[in-house]
Amino acid sequence: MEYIQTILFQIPASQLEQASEAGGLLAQLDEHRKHLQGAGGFRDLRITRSINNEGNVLVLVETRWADDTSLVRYETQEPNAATIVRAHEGILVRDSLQVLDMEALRTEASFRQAEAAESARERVILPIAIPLGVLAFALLAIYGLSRVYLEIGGDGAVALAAGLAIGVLLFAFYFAMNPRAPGWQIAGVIAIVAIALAGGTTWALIEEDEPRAEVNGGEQTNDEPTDGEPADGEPADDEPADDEPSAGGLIILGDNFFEYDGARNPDISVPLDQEVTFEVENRGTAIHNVQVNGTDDTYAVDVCEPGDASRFCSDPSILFGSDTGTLTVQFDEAGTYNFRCDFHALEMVGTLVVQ
Ligand SMILES: [Cu+2]
Repeated sequence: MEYIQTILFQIPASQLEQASEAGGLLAQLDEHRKHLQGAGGFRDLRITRSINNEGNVLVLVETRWADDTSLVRYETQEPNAATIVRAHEGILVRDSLQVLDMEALRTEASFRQAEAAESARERVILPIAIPLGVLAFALLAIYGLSRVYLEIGGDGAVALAAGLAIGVLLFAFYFAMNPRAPGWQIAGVIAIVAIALAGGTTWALIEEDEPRAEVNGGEQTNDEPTDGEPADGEPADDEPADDEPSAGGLIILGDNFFEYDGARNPDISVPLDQEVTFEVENRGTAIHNVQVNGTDDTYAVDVCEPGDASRFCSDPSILFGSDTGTLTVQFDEAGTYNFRCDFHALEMVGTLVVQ
């Protein structure tokens, strides 16, 4: 804040020369400025003048002070600009003298400070903050979305990804059509997206940390664990394995592919030391079967035999179109075991991941 004593007066043009001479009014005011240098709270003394319509010289004397105490002290001491002007009242245009105390709403000093802060913000902070912000946003988007997609899985993730893509396109379209969209709209969209991303990521991370009931054959579920109750007849992870056979789900035999839980030629996870029985169903027209290769990573020659101790085979070992059967496996060693259809050994393959 700045406090200003403003003195306005007029001098007839004919008196101007006299006022400017040594000892004249204007000369004395100039002297007065030097006298004020170093006075407590003094900022500046300015004298400006202009010629008005009547040919008089309008003079404006501003004395600027840092606080109102300094200004009051100045005004109650002599000499001050007002007493100097009054001492020369004889040369002034009659009744032209006005003395005003004013308060600056925004001082030049604070204006300059604000300006400096503004340019610092533009020159230094924005060029750093914007790329960093964009980078952080991109990392959050990549990391967060991948966690969310993994956690949702399957068709839900596809639907979400499609929805997000459409949303991005709609927003891009909107802002492209409205290049003068107010900043708060853009900031609002960014804020909502950031909050949604952060929330989704947090949710996915929390869900991920919770123990999940593993469904037989490795189908994973996002359902809350059911407090030790076996899901689909399969003991939960933390329960000791037992020898009861369990339903591993349905392996579909197509022309010519395997399909399991929506995945073609799938990788199926299987619990260690546990007998797991899959249903197999030939939904194609060609003949198919399933042979799991042995621990020596080889297949039986030709068509497998159910009951072969060294490798697992679908029962029956040949399924015609629309036939159904079973495949029972049990592994006492973790690892990845390949399986195939003996009749389409190159096209129909998959793995059992034992862990
Ligand atoms: Cu086949």
